[in-house]
Amino acid sequence: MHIILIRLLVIGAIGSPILFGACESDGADEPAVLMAPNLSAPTEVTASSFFVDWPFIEGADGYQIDVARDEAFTDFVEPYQGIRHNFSEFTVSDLEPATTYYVRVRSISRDLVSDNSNVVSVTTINASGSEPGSPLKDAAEFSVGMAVQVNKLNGQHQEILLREYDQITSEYEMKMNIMYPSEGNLDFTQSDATVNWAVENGLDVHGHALIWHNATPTWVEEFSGTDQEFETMIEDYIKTTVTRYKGKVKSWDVVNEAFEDVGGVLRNSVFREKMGDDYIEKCYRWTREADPDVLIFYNDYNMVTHPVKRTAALNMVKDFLDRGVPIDGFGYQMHISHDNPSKEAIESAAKEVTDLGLLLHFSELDVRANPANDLEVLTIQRANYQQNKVREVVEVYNAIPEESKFGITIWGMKDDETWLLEFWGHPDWPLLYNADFSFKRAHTGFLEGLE
Ligand code: 9MR
Repeated sequence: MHIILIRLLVIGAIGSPILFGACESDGADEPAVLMAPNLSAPTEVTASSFFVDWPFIEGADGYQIDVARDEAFTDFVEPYQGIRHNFSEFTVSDLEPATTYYVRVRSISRDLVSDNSNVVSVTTINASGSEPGSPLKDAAEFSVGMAVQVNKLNGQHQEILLREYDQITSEYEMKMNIMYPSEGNLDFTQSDATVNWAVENGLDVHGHALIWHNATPTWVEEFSGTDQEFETMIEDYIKTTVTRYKGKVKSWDVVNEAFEDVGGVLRNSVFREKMGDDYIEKCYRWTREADPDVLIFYNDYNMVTHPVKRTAALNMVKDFLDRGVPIDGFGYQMHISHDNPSKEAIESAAKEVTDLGLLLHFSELDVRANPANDLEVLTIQRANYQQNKVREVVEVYNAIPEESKFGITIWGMKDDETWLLEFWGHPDWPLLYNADFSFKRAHTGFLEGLE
């Protein structure tokens, strides 16, 4: 608060000024510290400039801005070292393309200087207007995929998809509850649109997922016919679907998440109840009969972190290989966190699949930056951890034997679209792109993993 000084001057009878009714502050209310600004993420990023702003600070009559090439602010960018500015927004210009910059700001009021603000970082785009580095699919020697939703196969989504990826997985529109919503009524509207889009644009389709306990239509859960009728219905559904997409869908997750998280046992489901414990191999055989060339995968989560579950699933797969039940690959769903699992754990779990001579799919990759819900915004530090974890995942994958390489699939395009927001009910930023379609450090981490 500023000094308040109200002097009411009255010219008295004797002609001398009289001070009365004075209300005076001697400066005791002066704040000892001035609030530091809180910077928003930079916007309007070009190859040579970006814009940054922050809420106005009460009592500040200006700001000092630092821009550096390093997070420790030792390598300042001329002339942005404590540069004075009067307003709570600023455009930093004359920068290099494809370079990461760090910004912090202090408030000033006469002799007072606040602490530094939070540090925000930004990477300028490269001179051609796209991101630095190669598109992911060009940099990788394996397929790089993304989970898609049919209503987002256009606009900026489409632009990024076509630039970065060579494979797609439908996030939910090629599951049984969507393709078979009611008895006798197969509905391929969404799946056709997805597959046709991919074929027209030259991307591979990984089909996901024919049988999944979490995407089973109610009428199937409540099936009223005999067990034999149930089995025939499932056989028809699988064969009709796989035949429809023969030559267009390269691979299928036929059964998804069949094992319990603990105990190494098969999960109970309507399929297991009505068709028996061997329901999985039946589904795999029907898939192969419908399309001799399609790649058949088993896909499950917590495969790195839950060794008992992994062993059970791998034992099933080994048994399939021994008995000639068709199976080509194993999908490790990579719903992981910035701090877990370790690179070593991912590496050794991956080896268990590749030692079997199977294809390995790192499917459903997203890396939670906020698993403990201790962040309201994605901090630079956490974004760095996330970048490192993505790099590690890609490094592990890149190092597996060539004959086991199938691809890595990222589970969505941008942070505001991830299933995790609804699932956990708190903020997170698990993907490679920000909500505004700008790429994140995690994206850079993917490219670094390929170096
Ligand atoms: O991310 C998917 C979400 O959009 C769907 O609503 C949901 C149900 O179809 O499935 C989510 O994807 C799941 C995937 O198919 C299997 N592994 C777990 C994924 C997250 O639940």
